[in-house]
Amino acid sequence: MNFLQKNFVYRTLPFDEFVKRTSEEKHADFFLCEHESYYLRSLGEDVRKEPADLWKQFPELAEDFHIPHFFEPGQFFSSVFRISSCRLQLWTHYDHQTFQVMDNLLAQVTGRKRVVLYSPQDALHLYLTGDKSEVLEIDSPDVNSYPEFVKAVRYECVLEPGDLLFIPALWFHNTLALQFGVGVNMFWRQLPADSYDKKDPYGNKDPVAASRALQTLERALRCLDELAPEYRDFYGRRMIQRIRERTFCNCQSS
Ligand SMILES: O=C(O)CCC(=O)C(=O)O
Repeated sequence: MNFLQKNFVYRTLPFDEFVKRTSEEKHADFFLCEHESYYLRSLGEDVRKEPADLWKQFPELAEDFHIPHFFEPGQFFSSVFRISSCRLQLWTHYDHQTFQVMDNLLAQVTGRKRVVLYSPQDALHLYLTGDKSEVLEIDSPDVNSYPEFVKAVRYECVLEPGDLLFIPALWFHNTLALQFGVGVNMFWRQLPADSYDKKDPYGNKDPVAASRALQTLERALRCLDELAPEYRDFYGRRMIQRIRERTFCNCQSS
């Protein structure tokens, strides 16, 4: 799935029909083509306001779902039920399905899934648009269009049924279902509750202070637009140096 070019459509199906189609390779009934793939990511009752919660939307299933004690109940943000067709690949994200602003525990219930992770310190090598990487073919990237991508360190694992993967906040991840699979993931907050955007049912909006900083940066860039190109270049470089000095935890990976 490519979120930047939206090569997918949203459709509604009865749950049993959805599971049937998701678990088969070729479909007698389909929306677009007989080999189409399916993906469910559960949502809250009011999708704009409420985060997904397995205990509210699927209480019978939730009774069977137990995880070790990783966080305090007050830190809980959401639990997302996920079902995917074999071979479905989700774009690299930090949750907006590529990078996430909350800690995440991904539980694989059935089926095998490959997960590739990239550190937040490799953000500059991932060609980001918002929280998503433009590099879709992570196994055979187009090195002419994305020359920096090869510098990003790739961490890879295969989740088997019953495995739990801890994906720390801000870590990029790309998932590839190796079989029809069912999973649940739990997001929880590690910053104080008021650091997060209150209108964020997906748990993927930038923390409030980060989004203020990004808006301020946009304003600063508009100021630089008033300058001649060589001045803009010079002051842009000075700003980058300042940002590096003040913010990077580890300048070696930059
Ligand atoms: O397992 C998947 O299909 C995607 C998982 C994911 O993106 C997440 O846990 O944030």
